[in-house]
Amino acid sequence: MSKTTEANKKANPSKRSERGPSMSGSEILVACLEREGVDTIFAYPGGASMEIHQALTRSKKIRTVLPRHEQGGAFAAEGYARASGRAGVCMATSGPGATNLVTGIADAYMDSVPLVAITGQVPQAMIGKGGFQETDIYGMTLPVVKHSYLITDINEIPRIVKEAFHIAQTGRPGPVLIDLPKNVQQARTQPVFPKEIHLRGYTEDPKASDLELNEIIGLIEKSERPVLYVGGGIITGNASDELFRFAEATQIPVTTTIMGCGAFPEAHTLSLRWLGMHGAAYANWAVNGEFEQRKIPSEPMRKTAHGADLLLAFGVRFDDRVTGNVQKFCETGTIVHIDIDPSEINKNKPANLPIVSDIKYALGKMAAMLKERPIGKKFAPWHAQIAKWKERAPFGYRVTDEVVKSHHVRDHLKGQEKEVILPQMVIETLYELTKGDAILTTGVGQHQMWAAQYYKFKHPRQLLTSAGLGAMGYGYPAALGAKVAFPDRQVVDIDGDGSFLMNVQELATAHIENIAAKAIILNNQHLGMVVQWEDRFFEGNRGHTYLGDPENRKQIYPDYIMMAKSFNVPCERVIFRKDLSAAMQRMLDSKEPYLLDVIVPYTEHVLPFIPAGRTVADMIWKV
Ligand SMILES: Cc1ncc(C[n+]2csc(CCOP(=O)(O)OP(=O)(O)O)c2C)c(N)n1
Ligand SMILES: [Mg+2]
Repeated sequence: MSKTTEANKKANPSKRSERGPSMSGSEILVACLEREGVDTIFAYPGGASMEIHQALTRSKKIRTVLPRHEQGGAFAAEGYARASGRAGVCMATSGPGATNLVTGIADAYMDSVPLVAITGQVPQAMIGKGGFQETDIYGMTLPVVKHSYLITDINEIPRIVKEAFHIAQTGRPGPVLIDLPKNVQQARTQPVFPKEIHLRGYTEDPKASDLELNEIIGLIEKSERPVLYVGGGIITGNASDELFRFAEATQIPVTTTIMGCGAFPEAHTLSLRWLGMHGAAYANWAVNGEFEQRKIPSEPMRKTAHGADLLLAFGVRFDDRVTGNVQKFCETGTIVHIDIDPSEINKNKPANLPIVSDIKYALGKMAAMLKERPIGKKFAPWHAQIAKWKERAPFGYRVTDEVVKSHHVRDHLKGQEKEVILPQMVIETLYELTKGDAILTTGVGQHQMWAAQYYKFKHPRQLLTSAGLGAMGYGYPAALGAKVAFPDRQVVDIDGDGSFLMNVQELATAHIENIAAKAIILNNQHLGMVVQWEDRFFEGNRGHTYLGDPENRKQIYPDYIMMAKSFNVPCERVIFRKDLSAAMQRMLDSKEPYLLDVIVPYTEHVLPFIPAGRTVADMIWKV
């Protein structure tokens, strides 16, 4: 230790490490979690982690929620983290318990969610011997963690836990795994709790230089058609206020990724909503230009209106669901890319001006610079063009002949075609009844896209969705996590029948733990998103995408009312439009968990639609 550090420590005793009484490894772990401010852990026990559960029973600060499947626990911890910004914590035993966490860990990695996943491990002496319930979870998760630890020395527990939370929550957040062998849990020592940690080579908040930020302002001044393309980085970087000030000061229109929904208020005139495969047509045109619609991709692309000449890509990663054919994405625009993670720069799309920086700092500084030296331009012709696009192609739907004549109407509505509930209507109704203030989670599929299209998000952390990994089964457990973090807010899972069924067991967690998260199933009896691709690319040939009972298509299968009843969770089925609003209000008013099973046709397609790997010239958008 250097003399100065020594002197600092003497001058500032609060930074000194603290020695505790003699404790077991498990007790030390729990004490460390308490010191990190953890108030909830989603944990499922087993032989290799029960010692830690024993210690948890003695904690006065930590609530242990028992999920009914480890995947549910991991997703719940993620829901907690996405809603609150604080690390979510989940725990499982070794072997199958640990492997059941992997999807959640991968999900947190893809969407940069702070997650600390703890696993019990077989005793050190048995590692590598193929002991009962031994898996190398450390090795197995290496490609999907921000960092991981296998603790082999009880004295290391306090430092490692402190580091794990620091790494998970700072810089570009992500999942950190801690694997703790049983013998280390059982050993005893007097722990030393560090107050500070030092991670060599770990820079959590790089800052753009004034020169770089001035260059961006210069580019804006030269531009005629700028667009802000912003993502989850704005939300994890707590930079929404700065973005708002910057957008208002420059009058640059804002489109977000799905991860960025709520980073900028979607009802604002500068909002272009979200872009990409199922994003707003006008957002895609604003970024890429407008083209005559091609029938086949070999036809030349004929441009009818220019798109952005300057793309400010902030806290985004040029995901393929956003860009389609990445070469053609914003082909003629100058691209400025700011990201906190250097590995994102030039990964998918080369940037003309790449900058590694904390986005809150960069946007805040630019907003301040613009106060001193405002931009002269107002971009009036550009705003006029965008207004025209918005008017021409808003998100929309209509009751088609196909629906009216479908099996659905025949089997479930029995001639009352006018009463058909389209899935989009359900989200619109929810938006109206909750006044746009609810926290939404989703499964993965068509319902997920409609939730993002028809609910206008006002704030960050309102849409919690498995975006990068696209993990079905995410919605309801994530809603439980969000509701634990914010018990006073309305948390609603918009789910698909396929996705909901994947973690249906979490209804038990909701009831037993009194977590009043609501769920709406847009029940189309199909894996709707795959059906949509079958319709578009495989002449509607069904490849195992029907979820109902083929022997009895008139019956809704499975019966969620009966299922929910067995969990003691109230559930209503809604088939007719006249019943929708009142039933939804009953669900919202309930102080308990509640399930709304809304029967919708499977014939709807999510539009707009840019087929994978294609361009804006291939966008199908006319309803
Ligand atoms: C765990 C998992 N398995 C498979 C898929 C592939 N997949 C994507 S969407 C989808 C259909 C989802 O069906 P449902 O939850 O009913 O939603 P819908 O599209 O009908 O609204 C499938 C199978 C996936 N994303 N995740
Ligand atoms: Mg479905």
